[in-house]
Order: sequence, then structure tokens, then C-alpha cells
Amino acid sequence: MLPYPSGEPHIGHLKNYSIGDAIAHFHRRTGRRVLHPMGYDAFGLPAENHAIKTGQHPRDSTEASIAEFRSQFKRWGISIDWDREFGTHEPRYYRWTQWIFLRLFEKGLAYRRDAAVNWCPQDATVLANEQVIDGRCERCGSQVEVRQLEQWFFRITDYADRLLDDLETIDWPAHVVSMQENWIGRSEGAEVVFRCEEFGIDYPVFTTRPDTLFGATFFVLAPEHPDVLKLNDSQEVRDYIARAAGASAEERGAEDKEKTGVSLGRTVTNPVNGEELPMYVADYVLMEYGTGAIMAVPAHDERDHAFAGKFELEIRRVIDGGEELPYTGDGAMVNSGRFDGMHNREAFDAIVAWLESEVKGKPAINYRLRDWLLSRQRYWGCPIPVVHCETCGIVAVPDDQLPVELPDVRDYAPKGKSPLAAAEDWVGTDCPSCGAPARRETDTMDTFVDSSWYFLRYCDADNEEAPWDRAVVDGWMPVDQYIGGVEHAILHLMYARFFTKALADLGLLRFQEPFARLFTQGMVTRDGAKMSKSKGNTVSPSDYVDRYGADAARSYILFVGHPAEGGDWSDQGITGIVNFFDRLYRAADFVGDADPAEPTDLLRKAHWAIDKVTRDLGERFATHTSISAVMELVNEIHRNREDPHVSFAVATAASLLFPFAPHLSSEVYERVSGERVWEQPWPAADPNLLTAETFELVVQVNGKVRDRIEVPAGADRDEQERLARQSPKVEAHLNGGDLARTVVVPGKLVNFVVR
Ligand code: ANZ
Ligand code: ZN
Repeated sequence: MLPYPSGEPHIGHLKNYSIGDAIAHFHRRTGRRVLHPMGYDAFGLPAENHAIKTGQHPRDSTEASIAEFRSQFKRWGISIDWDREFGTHEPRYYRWTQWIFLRLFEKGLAYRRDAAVNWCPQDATVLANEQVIDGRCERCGSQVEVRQLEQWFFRITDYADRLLDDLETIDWPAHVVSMQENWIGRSEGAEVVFRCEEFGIDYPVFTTRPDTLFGATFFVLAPEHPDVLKLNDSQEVRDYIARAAGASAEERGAEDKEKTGVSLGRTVTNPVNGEELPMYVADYVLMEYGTGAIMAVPAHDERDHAFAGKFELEIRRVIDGGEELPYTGDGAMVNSGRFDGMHNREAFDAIVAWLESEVKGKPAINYRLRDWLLSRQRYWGCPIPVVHCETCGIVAVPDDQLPVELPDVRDYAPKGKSPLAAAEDWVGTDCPSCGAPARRETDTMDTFVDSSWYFLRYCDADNEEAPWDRAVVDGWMPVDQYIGGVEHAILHLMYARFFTKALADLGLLRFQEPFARLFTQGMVTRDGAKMSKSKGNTVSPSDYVDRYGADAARSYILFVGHPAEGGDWSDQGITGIVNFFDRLYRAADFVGDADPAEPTDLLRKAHWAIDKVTRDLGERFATHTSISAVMELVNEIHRNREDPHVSFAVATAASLLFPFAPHLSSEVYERVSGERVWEQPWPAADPNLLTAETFELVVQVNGKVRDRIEVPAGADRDEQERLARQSPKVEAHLNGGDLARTVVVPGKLVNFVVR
């Protein structure tokens, strides 16, 4: 993942790019073509807020920070292809961000509408739903307000099913996959129509429990529902609506929140039994979800139950089971007329079928996912390339006039509209369609737009004719290994997937997913505590690089634990790495004294280390155990300084350490062998010299790795298959499936193919 350049790199950057560099070196030396690029996610609020405070142009502070990041990455020795570097704030990059926007606009995937939006009063801008955490602004923590404004959206909801289904096709950590699933929030249920006879209005509701239809005893509209005042415009109702507007969706929907509401004095008819249900307005029903109206079933829903208790409404059980109400489990239908006795899961389908036949309902699917609000009323972002014309409406800026460059302004402070609105010379333009005077769009794009396609540009960074050449991009992509923090599990990783699919639909790409494999790194702590600026316990990588060298800083961060987990940084700990480096460096002087024909224990140890690092690093990202394997080898070397194989052992140690500590390792390697280690293939362990009693067997189900088990070295095919089948993890995946065949690659893997 590309960094957001602010100040100087922190420990998370050191870790992220040290992992990536180790993997890049490993794969280069195993014979792959490796593209390991770097860029900067350079637009965004922090640079702009800094500009407001200091008057410095955000471009200047951002570019100063980029220069600092670049110079530190170079000092760390990260093997980046610097020819492909760019910042997303450069016109040569954002020209193509605008170009992509226009392609999505042409397809109706970018559109503008009036919307109730999350407004941060502190930052004076709208926020995407994803940027509101517990009703507060993700950046500054202010309480978010709701406002009605014209905004730009990407129609990501059109892709909800594909974004969900294709999670199956990528190798991502389970917790990230489930976060994406929850964010998309697909619910299957039914739409059921309740009629208000008095007003002649039909109210559809979305329910995930049509099986509980006979248990509906009241009906609720959201306070924002447009019909509320039509049904009852009393002062009490007006006051209630006004009060509800202040609270966030999370607060309003919370199960434990005291329920409030007002009776509307009207009724709707339950389509299944003709009963009249009293109507209420209550803030636990949200306008943005489903239809903004619900049928309430207090016997089987927590919130309806709490509401019914407070307003003394009937609670009627319709599913048998559980001691107490509300009961949310399954069971036999009761009090449900002709459906009594049926299991509720079957009744679910039967009731929906009946509703359909009566034209009173139908199966329905609802998503939590909302369209992506991409416009920002801020300065430091990519201009949205359209103009507003009195006659023609919204008109795209022609491709040959891109980029629409960000103008300079004097005042960056947002005042409810974009600071760009003050750049009168820039705003005033001619309509590309009719030539009449028109005005440029003054909103800029969410920075997540910039980072939704940058990986494509890396493949073809200098292309001036197009954002990329399709053949080039199809050749490299998808990204084989993406690495970054879990904080991007939803926003960036969802948006980039959406862009990739939309671009593929436009015929611009051949693949559907941007990142085939994802690795999320864990958070580094210091002396057991979370690092934070306020506690003053952060680690500045440059301090340690100055003191101990880049190799030590890089290796230490990869040694403190598996990089997917946390890992604790301690100042004493890093000195252990430095001592180990000293011992390796001194070992370059050891000279073996005899003819190295016969294998020795040291030679075996070297092959053991090759085998271990190859598997630990290459398959599992286990950088910590890789480095400790080299430590073990170096200890053996010091115990056997005159071993005939000592030079081979030292060269091997350097070769295996190279992905972590490239500077020291290449020097040691050259002293021992006269060669450049990065030009050498990754070493291969001689199986005859491996004395392992066990080996690691990879167990797959339908080609997906489900377990790794230790298996005795002598185990034959049948034995390997038998042991693989015993793995509980595998059993869980075989569960119920029909075993079509089993593939055994002896000594390596067993794959169960199930239907
Ligand atoms: C009747 C019912 C009976 C429900 C029952 C649940 C349990 P998910 O799973 O999140 O999709 N609902 C629908 N629209 C709503 C809105 N705008 N605001 C608040 N609640 C809303 O939730 C779907 C369920 O949440 C729906 O199913 C509806 O309540 C409620 F025993 O309908 B249910
Ligand atoms: Zn016009």
C-alpha cells in the first residue's frame, strides 16, 4: 500500500516496506520478475489543515514530506523501482483519475443527487458513511451532523453482489473478508405491503422474518419518512421529528437505548390476516435502510419488544421455543393460522409464496452498503472534471482538456463550500457543449478515489496517451501480494475492488480483483504499550537507523514476532540484532582448513537453514523464525570455525539474511565468495543433507490451503492422505461435501476435491 506522506515515516512504514522488501528479494532470487513500486497518496485533509494553520501551500508541505519519505526509504535500502514513482497530487497522475471519473460518469456509475449527508462541522466537509465512526468524524472526532446537499456518488451498490461473491476468489485474511461481508451486509428476506386504507397508501416494509408476519402487532415509520406529517401533523409529532434528527444512526439503532416514539393515531392492515395495526413514528427505524418502515414483531425482535413493553402493546408469540420472549431462534409455527405446526424456515418460503400470489409481497434482498459519496468541499484534492451550464446541465470536460488543474487560492479554509469557489477566474469557463458561459464544479474528490487505481498506473507509469496500456497491465496484474495495515480492511480495499470491477466492465482490464493475496501486518507496541504521539513513546525509524543502521532496524522489526501479529519493540532488543550482525561479520574471516568433500554437521545445519527460511519466508511470511534460523546457523559457525564447510556456511547465512539485512549481507557474501548476492539464485537445500524426521504437509480443500501438518518423513501416499483427512480444520471444510477425488503430491501436499 502506498503511504500517505505526512511528516516523516513512522514505525508502521518501516515494518510494511521491510516485509515487502523481504518478499520482493526472495521472489527475485527464485527467478520471478518482480515489480516493487512506490508512490504517495498525496492529497488529503491533514496537508490542507496544516496549510490553513500556517498559510503554506499544501503542495509544498506535501512535497517536503514526500522528499523525506523517499530519502528514508532509500536509506533503508528498500529495493524499489524508482522509475515508476509518482504522487497522486501530480497533474500527470490526476489527469487520469479525472479520465477514469469521466468513464464512470458516462456509464452512470458516477452521478449527482441531493442527499442527506454526514457533515463534519469541524472539518466543514461531508464524510462518506465509512468515515463516520460511532457518529463521529473519523479524523477529528467531532460529532457528525446531518445536512441536505447536492453531492457526487459512485454507484458501488450496483456491485454489492459481485463484491460479496468474489471474496471467494481471493486469498485474504478471514477477518478482512468478514469485515467486508458485514459492511456489504446482504440480508435476504421479503418485501411485504401493508395498506393504510384511510389514506389509500401502500407501505412496503423490508423484513428478514416473513415467517413472523402473524406476530406483527404494530407498525413503525422512521421520523424522516416523507409521509409522517401527512398522517399526523400534531405538534407532538413535529417535536419528535426535530429531536430525532440530532442523533446518529448508530445511537438510534442501539438495542439497549431507551425506546421513544409517538402514536400517529392511524392504522395499516396486516395482509396475512386483515388485522389493523396501530402506526407509530419511532427513531429506532432508520430512513436509509429498507423502506424506512417496519412491521414490528415484539415477541421475536429485541427492539420491537422493548418498544412494546414501554407503550403497552400486544406481544404475540408465533414461533415456539425459548423460555422467555423475545425469542429469536427457530421452531414450530404457532398462532399463525394455516401455517401452524410448520417449521418456521419452511413457513418463511410458504408465506412469501402466498404473499406473491396475492401480490402483497415478494422476496427481497437488502444491503447495508450505500453508494460511495465522493465529493468533498475542500481544496487539496483532485478536481471533479465537469462544468455546470444553465442550458446543458452537467457537462463533462473533454478528454483533451484534461487535467483540470487545481488552481492556486489564497484561503484554504472551508466555509461550507469548496475554497475553489473563490477562484473566480478558474471557476468561470465556457460550456464545452454549447459554448455559453458556464461554471466549473468546485468540489474535489475523496482521496480514496486516487488510491483506488494507483496500482494500475505502476504498471505503465510513463504512459502519456492513456492511463495504462491494457496488455501491460494485464501482464502484471492482479497484484500477487498486497501488504498493508488492517485499518484499510473496509474503505480502501472495498473501493479498489469496486474500481477494478467497473474498469473491467468498461473493457479496460481483463481481471476482476486487484489484489490476489493480502497480508495485513500487526501493530507494533513499545515496551508492551500502544505507541502514540500523546504518550511520547513512538519510535522514529530514523533515530534507530542513525544509531544502529538500516539493516538492524529492518531486521529487528521483522524479528519481534510474526509480522501479522503485533510484536513489541524494545531498545534492548535491537542490540541483540546488532550483536548477531557482528558475529556474522566476524565469521567472514573464518577459513576452513580441510578439503570439503565429506558432509559435516555444519554443512547439514546450513542446509537445514536453507530449507527452513525457504519455507518460513516463502510460504508463511514467518520472518521472525527465518531470522532466528540464520542466528542458529551463525552460532554453529562460531562453534566450528575450522570446519571444511565454514565458508559455504557463512555464505549461506549471508544469502539467507539478505532479504532482511541487504547491506551487511551483500558485503559478507562478497567477502566470502567474491560474488554479488542479489545476482545469485535463492539457495536450494540438498534433500540428502536434510536430516528431518518430519516434514510439513500442506492440506488443501478444493485448492485452498486449510491446514499444514507435521508428518513423519517416511510416510507413504496413503499415510499422508490418512493424516491429512484427520485434521480437524480440513474436516470442517469437507463437512457434508461429496469427495470427488484426492490429489497427493508426496512430501508436499494433499488436495481434497469436493463437490
Ligand atoms: C420483522 C421482524 C421480525 C424483523 C423479527 C426481525 C425480527 P437486517 O438483518 O439488518 O437486514 N428493519 C427493517 N428496516 C429497518 C429500518 N429502516 N430501520 C430499523 N430496522 C429495520 O435487519 C432486517 C430487520 O430489521 C427487518 O426484519 C426489520 O425487522 C428491521 F422477529 O421485520 B424485521
Ligand atoms: Zn451548455
